[in-house]
Amino acid sequence: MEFLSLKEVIEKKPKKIRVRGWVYRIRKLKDKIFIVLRDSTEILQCVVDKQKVKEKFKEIEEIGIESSLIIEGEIREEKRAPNGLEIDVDNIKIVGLTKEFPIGKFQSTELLLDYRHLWIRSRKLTEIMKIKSSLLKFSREFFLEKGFYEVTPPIITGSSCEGGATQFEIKYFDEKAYLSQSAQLYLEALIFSLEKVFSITPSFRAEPHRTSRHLAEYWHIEAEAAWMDFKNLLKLEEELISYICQKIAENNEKELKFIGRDPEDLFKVKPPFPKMTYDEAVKKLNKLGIKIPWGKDLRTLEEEKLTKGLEKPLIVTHYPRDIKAFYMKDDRKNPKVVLCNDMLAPEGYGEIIGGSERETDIEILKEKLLNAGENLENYEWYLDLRRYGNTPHSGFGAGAERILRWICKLEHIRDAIPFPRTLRRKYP
Ligand code: NSS
Repeated sequence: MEFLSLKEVIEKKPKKIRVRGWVYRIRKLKDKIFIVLRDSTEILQCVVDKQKVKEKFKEIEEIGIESSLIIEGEIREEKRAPNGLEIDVDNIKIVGLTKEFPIGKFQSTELLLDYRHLWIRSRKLTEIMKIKSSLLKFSREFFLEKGFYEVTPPIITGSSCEGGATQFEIKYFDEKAYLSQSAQLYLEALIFSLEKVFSITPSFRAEPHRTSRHLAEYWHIEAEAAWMDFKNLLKLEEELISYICQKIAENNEKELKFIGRDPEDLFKVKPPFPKMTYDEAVKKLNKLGIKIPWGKDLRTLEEEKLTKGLEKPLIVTHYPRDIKAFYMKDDRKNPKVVLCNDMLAPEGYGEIIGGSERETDIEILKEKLLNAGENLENYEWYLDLRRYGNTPHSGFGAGAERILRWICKLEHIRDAIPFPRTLRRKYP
């Protein structure tokens, strides 16, 4: 007999079935054992009757949660069981016996992180990872449908995109090198042939913060396009986030409901998103009683105030040039600010996208790099992009785990990635 997934069993309800999976819950009575079996698709209750399995019953009594099993039996309607069906077990094969699973019902966060390799089997994390799989799939789909090429930039690099302070240094043969913070500079090089490119890669940040929104390693969805101006950049960002939300609401209803997120809220995330300049944000904050001097970057607290009660992300534009990266284009109408934006998720989930039109003036680029203490030699290749066929262009980067954290309303970003790398943790 062929193996069916538990979902197929529920949908097709064949009389005789053969399934495999892991013990999710187990309840042992004198002459009956109730096993809730799980596989990647569903859960189903199975009943083992002592009279039916006879001397094997003793062996089955040894089973603990997370044992892996093959079960053959018959399907029957049972209102009290999860999913309204129950399997009467004819035959059971214990594939991998677990007597006692190291994770019990009430455990500390630290223990769950030590046992992350086992804890990722939990239903909540499983549902989140299914939504993440959709997030990556629909991001790709979005760009490919718009005619972008997916490219594969390097992870090992000699130049810094987001400032030296947060780079992970590695030994590269006899030299120093760094783990990539962003593919951006390489995507910029690729627009001169492919025009519209995107990549989905790990990015690394040695940020010494213990916050609920920083990972040392995260997945970066980045796009860059020739001829795209600032206005069209913002449009592309809105469209991407909206596309992801609509598609996940449509395709992951079950998972969203399990983790307590109403898909209807995601359907509402449609362009246009609210927008304000940094100037306006500072004025608004000061009105709300949060004193922030012009020129200071917005912190978590300020972002929370600005996005409170919003249904859609907020786009803040035109930040002061002095607090932003060297590659952002000076606003020719007001050189104190740059043509950049942060997209802030509602309700204080924080920045999910950073983007900008790119500076095309080689002299301004050199000045900013020198001011940032960079060695121009490391950027000669990048400056060449301005020397040969210089073209206006824009791009952005979105943190997959930041978006997922907001979509799933997770307290901490670490649950948006199976094996989080944070300030104090690289195990397991
Ligand atoms: O630093 S960013 O704001 N911008 C860049 O890296 C650009 N070079 C991207 C580009 O234009 N191609 O990071 C972009 C996004 C940011 O909005 C967050 O969503 C995410 O990357 N991000 C992070 N996610 C998780 N953990 C950390 N530490 C982190 N840092 C940034």
